[in-house]
Amino acid sequence: MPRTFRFRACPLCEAICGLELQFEDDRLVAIRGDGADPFSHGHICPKGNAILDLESDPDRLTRPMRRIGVEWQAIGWDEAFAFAGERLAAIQAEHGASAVAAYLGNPNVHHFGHIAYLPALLRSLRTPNVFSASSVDQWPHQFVCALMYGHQFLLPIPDIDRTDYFLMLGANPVASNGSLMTAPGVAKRLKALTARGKLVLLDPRRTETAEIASEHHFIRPGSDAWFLVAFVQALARKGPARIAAYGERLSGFEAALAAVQEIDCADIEAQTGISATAIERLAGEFMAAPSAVAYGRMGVSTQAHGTLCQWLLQLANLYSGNLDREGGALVNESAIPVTGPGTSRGQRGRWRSRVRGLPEFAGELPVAALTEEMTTPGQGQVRALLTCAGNPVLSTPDGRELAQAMGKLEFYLAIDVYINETTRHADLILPPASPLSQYHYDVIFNAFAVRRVARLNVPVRERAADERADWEIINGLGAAFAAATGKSWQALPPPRELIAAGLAQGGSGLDIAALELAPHGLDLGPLRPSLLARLETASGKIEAAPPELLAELCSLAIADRKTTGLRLIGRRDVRSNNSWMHNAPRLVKGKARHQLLMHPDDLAARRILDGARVRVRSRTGELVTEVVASDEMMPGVACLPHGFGHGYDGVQLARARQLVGESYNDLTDPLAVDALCGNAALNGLPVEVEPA
Ligand SMILES: Nc1nc2c(c(=O)[nH]1)N[C@H]1C(S)=C(S)[C@@H](COP(=O)(O)OP(=O)(O)OC[C@H]3O[C@@H](n4cnc5c(=O)[nH]c(N)nc54)[C@H](O)[C@@H]3O)O[C@H]1N2
Ligand SMILES: Nc1nc2c(c(=O)[nH]1)N[C@H]1C(S)=C(S)[C@@H](COP(=O)(O)OP(=O)(O)OC[C@H]3O[C@@H](n4cnc5c(=O)[nH]c(N)nc54)[C@H](O)[C@@H]3O)O[C@H]1N2
Ligand code: SF4
Ligand SMILES: [Mo]
Repeated sequence: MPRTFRFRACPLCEAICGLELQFEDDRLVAIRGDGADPFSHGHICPKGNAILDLESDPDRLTRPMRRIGVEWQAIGWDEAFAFAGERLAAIQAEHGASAVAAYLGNPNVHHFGHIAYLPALLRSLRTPNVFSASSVDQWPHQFVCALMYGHQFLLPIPDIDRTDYFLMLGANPVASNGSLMTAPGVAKRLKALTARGKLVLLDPRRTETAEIASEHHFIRPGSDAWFLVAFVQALARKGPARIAAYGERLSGFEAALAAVQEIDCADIEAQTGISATAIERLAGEFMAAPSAVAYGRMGVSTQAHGTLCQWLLQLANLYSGNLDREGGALVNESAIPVTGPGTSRGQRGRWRSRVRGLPEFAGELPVAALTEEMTTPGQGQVRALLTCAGNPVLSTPDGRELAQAMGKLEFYLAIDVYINETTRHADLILPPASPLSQYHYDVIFNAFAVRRVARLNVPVRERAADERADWEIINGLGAAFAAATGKSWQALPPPRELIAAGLAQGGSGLDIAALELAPHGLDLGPLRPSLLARLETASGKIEAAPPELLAELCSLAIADRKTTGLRLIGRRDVRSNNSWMHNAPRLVKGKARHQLLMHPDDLAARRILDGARVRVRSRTGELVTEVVASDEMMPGVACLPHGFGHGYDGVQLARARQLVGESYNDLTDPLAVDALCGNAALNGLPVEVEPA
């Protein structure tokens, strides 16, 4: 049989590695890293290979599925669209636009046919109740960039390949493959960095990344804001701020610095676990390095002071002159622009959530408020839900409570490929065809990449006649909803046309023909300073001291500094992808990875044996699991991965269901949010552990 080789970027994580897909006729038979990809240079992780499992997964849906009681029935596409349009329209006609909510999950950013088409559908629904995985993840990054630089996506990325000194907090790129830093083969890049300079990592667990770092410090969960205050204060003792290059374009820097200086850091070691002497030395090294960058990810964003952390990180880069500088933190100039005219700058506070009054950001409300919007009666109560590529029952705070609430919805429509912990509640599931059968351009990840790269992904296999592409599904729903409400609907053109239009809007000079001639993608060179020229603040300047952040700093100063008691944090494994890839046999074979990790001293203090079953309790929930003694853990910190908990009735994931493991988010507290932007504080959760 003839073997053909086709190329495209992996659709599974932010690293967007180039893959070489080998077909026999139209059957995918093998996958390798694409050695000719100028960005990923042949890198592939176990998930890339697991595309073989995903493509042949018998549990993956291909036709619309309607649920009647506990039975699922395959129905036709036209019937499905009409049913969805009529139900959504009827519920809004009776209860108002707010009665329909939407939740968009992480894979939306990996599919052009989702991310470019959903906004039009959401606009037509006119609901204030739009939620996404961004508010259990990177909202603090976007929020701070919107305040300081005037656009949520003027988001500086570490110049990992050129920096001499990388101060990293709350990220584990060796397991996660990098995040808000699209850097395929990140371990190799970090090893090159430690050969020429230094990688310093602050994490409550000695992670896979800690193993290759030059230096690792344990830090008390949730205490990063205090560490960063002390760090910026220490920078100021090393010499004057190197801000000459920003000149007139920098506003409020003195005020920001003065506010930071006012915070009392006398007890810093007790609060953070890191000594004043160590902080002094790190600050000295940061200032002395030819180039340096401070970066914090999930671990520092999903905590009560996440937004403050992201601001203090920007201040550290500014103080040392590394913002918008080679080897420091730079904003990518992506070929399809995500900033500038016609893009969403990240406005905030235009409306508030009905029950708790949490403010809107970038057109969305914090997902920590979703369940209460469904369960609290009154005008505006959510009675119908649309999820697209999301599994909030396993991924958002107090998922068990959300699952209860979902059972009571009047209508639930899912655009998803599985019947899982969330979608088992759906009245209708619309499954898109495989991403391999569709045009795709990584709008978001190219914009957050550590080099300027561009790549068009063309379909590498045919889709069956009775399958629908994701963008066709969204267009179909839009048309059906419009028909049911008597409004008009302007269908968007196919992806290839939209991608071409996006390229034409950017300044790269590339067009779709050029990209079609480059099946391995194009490398346009390293990042370049561009932030100063692109600022979108009203003043046209970097706003170093936004009033909201100064106020938040004051509340930090008077916040409870005690971080005693056991705290829970999460972890990722290189073979995981949030909650949804446990059905891939290649990824779940081998030893179990669901266990709670705790320091041996913490176990001894509780008279718990290594391997025992333990009960973990939080303010809002509890679960029972096995514990493993591990000196990877900082004493006083327990660690549990998220994305497990496939035991719910009705989940149709044959392989995943065999996995032991409970859901971290049965413990998380919807009231624990970042005070400024409402992002969920998933990490640093107070818990108690006892023998089960
Ligand atoms: N405790 C804790 N909770 C966390 C985190 C944590 O670190 N700790 N991490 C958070 C983060 S960073 C994120 S991003 C969120 C993720 O939160 P979610 O996005 O809600 O969760 P996922 O597990 O990524 O779910 C992806 C869904 O997309 C479906 N899917 C897969 N491929 C496709 C496709 O091609 N099309 C469509 N339509 N559907 C598809 C899957 O079946 C699944 O239902 O979880 C957050 N939750
Ligand atoms: N294999 C795999 N890769 C993934 C994913 C996956 O599920 N599996 N998910 C993808 C997604 S959606 C995202 S957003 C990215 C996330 O990518 P990363 O941000 O790198 O995510 P994590 O691996 O969760 O790393 C967070 C680290 O923060 C630490 N931490 C927890 N609490 C604190 C704290 O209070 N302070 C400090 N300093 N550290 C803390 C944790 O121990 C952990 O090592 O990964 C993406 N890539
Ligand atoms: S690192 Fe990410 S993009 Fe690369 S192969 Fe693995 S899952 Fe795919
Ligand atoms: Mo994420």
